Amino acid sequence: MWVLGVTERRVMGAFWVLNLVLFLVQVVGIKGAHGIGEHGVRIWPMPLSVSHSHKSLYVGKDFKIMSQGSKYKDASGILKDGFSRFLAVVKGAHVVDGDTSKLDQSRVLQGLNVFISSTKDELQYGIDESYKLLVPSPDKPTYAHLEAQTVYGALHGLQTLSQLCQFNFSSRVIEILMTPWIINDQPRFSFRGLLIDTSRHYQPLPIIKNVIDSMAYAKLNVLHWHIVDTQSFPLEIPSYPKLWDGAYSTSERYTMADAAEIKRGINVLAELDVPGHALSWGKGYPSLWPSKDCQEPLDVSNEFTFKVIDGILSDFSKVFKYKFVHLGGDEVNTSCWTLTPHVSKWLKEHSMNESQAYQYFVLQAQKIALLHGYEIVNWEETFNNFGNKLSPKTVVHNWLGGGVAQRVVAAGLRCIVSNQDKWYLDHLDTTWEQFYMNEPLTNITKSEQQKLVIGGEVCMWGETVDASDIQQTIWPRAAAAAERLWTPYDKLAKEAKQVTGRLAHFRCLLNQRGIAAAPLAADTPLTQPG
Ligand code: CP6
Repeated sequence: MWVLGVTERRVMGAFWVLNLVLFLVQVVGIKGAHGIGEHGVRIWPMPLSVSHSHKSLYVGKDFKIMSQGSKYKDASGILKDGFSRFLAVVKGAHVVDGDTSKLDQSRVLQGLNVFISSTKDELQYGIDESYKLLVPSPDKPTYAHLEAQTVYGALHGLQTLSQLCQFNFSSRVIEILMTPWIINDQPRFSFRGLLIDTSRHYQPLPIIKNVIDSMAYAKLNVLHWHIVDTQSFPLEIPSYPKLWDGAYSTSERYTMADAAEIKRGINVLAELDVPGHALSWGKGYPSLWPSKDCQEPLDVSNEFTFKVIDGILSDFSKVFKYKFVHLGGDEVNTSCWTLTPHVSKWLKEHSMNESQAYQYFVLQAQKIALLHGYEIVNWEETFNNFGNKLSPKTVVHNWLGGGVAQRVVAAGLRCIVSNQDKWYLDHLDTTWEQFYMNEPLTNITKSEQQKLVIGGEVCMWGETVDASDIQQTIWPRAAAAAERLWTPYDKLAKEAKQVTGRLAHFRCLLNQRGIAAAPLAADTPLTQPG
């Protein structure tokens, strides 16, 4: 049992007293913070609602977490691990004992009470991610309160609390300024993604884990893993073990056990990009290539192609539990299909031209994914070419721009936005301000259509980044998009420059936490927190 401390009754009593105190403080009038961070609120991304006053508290040396009264039992240790990460991040690397025993005890926060109402701990699309965080003023009882529907909402609350804590170098303890805090928070969009591409450059496992940690700091919740492409096939597929012959080298590979590590604590949207972008599959199984001279797209005329897709998706379904799988479908150049005699013959026998065969391929892959229990994400070319044929369980992933999101939702399908002019991290000349100002609901006004935009994603394509520079290419620009996806529209800054100081502070926090986030602009001096 990881629950520590006082009895349930006292905790609940303390809880109501605290709420009353906070309510009175609120009525008497404490500052309400606005989205752009007036009154020194430096939380990133900005929560739905924040109010605070002006007193400070110390964080006790034995700051503990309790969850008496919660239905949630934390059998898998998700909250416990989250709390350990919270403590590590808040203490930072300072070699001090943080002894609070000689301080005024009424100003020492002893711990955090967490109340989680759902007993389930499945991480999935659309789960409740809301939380309420109350940090009392320097008075008894000196416990902070965190309430959430799910443990994942509680983890977001811990991230917010960690941003309220700072190390005080005169008292040598951690403190929380501007108490009491009352924070009510929930995301604007359920899908807040980051794409990484392990085909163009292999990214070692510790780097991917570091990326996942950094995503949690910004409350991004989906790692879109573009695993395979033309250049390499780095993942083990037990059903077809020669597929990873297409890896760059025998050491630049992921086992299925590695894949299970990657998905820990974050939704993973695994991508199998077909029928283009798949040349590397043929290294192990050359019959997937139409011919030696035509190595992509995959051979549409060969039954074996679809057997392999079925095997891969079967193996995926054992480890990637997110309800969506990404089936690509972008940038398909079919011209060598008709130039390959046996494929050309097959097309004639089936009365298909190349573009009909492209449609046939995408729809076959969709059927296989549906049989494995997945809903599907496809790049927008599939919608642009045959949108009315796509499964209603398709989410269309925008990247080309040109207002496709409007057409997708008007057609009743769901959409994720990643417009290449706005949210492609490999476009080094796109500024953080442009990332911040990209609004997913541009020109979508009907509320039933707005609901179909499930979120957005920033894309770190791998051609130009490896382990040496992936993090500073992702951050801070991904953080700008993360606020756009998290914070309610009316709380977002109308101009990016209004949030410069707060974002600069967040990027310093990332640096302190071991994330190599770049300065906001290469030609401005580095900003120090404080
Ligand atoms: N790889 C795959 C890519 C891209 C796409 N798909 C891409 C295209 C244009 C730009 C950046 C990336 N590298 N599989 C398009 C979705 Cl500018």
